[in-house]
Amino acid sequence: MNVHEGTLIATGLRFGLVVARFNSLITDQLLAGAADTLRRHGAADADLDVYRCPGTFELPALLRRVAASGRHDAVIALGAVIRGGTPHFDFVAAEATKGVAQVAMEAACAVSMGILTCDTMEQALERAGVKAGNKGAEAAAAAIEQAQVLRSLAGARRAKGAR
Ligand code: INI
Repeated sequence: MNVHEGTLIATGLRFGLVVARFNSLITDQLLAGAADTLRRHGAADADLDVYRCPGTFELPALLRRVAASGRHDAVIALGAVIRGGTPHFDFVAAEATKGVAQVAMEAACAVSMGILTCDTMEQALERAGVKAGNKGAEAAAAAIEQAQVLRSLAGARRAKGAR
């Protein structure tokens, strides 16, 4: 049986972190959690590029451009959509998640999603490092693993072509 899976070693990998400014109280914590995880797994600070966009709605468009730049092994989308009294939440959350999924299907690099969709600010805080982990950290770990499994596929292709 040949099992192919990515390691959690980030040494030598480059990451693009795309962060929404809206709800920055939360998204700054997601960014801190993601950067901490990448560094703890061996990424160099100089290999982390942070790009900011106005809100989560704008995330997929910037993420797509960052992924297409070819500068990174993985790109990570970080945003927080918090329900208010209007249906705006549903539109922003749906478009952002669809958009990130579309980028993931088209990109040559790994794409991971650390977008919180919560009913309340309290729930969002809980998922941004207070009580229920940090969604940015989770997204960073997923980005490392996916980048490594994609890398092993690319390596296998090169090895086959060389024979
Ligand atoms: N953007 C967010 O990132 N989170 C939200 O909760 C949010 N809500 O609820 O309004 C939000 N709206 C702004 C949106 O992402 C765009 O920036 C805006 O519509 C301009 O295109």
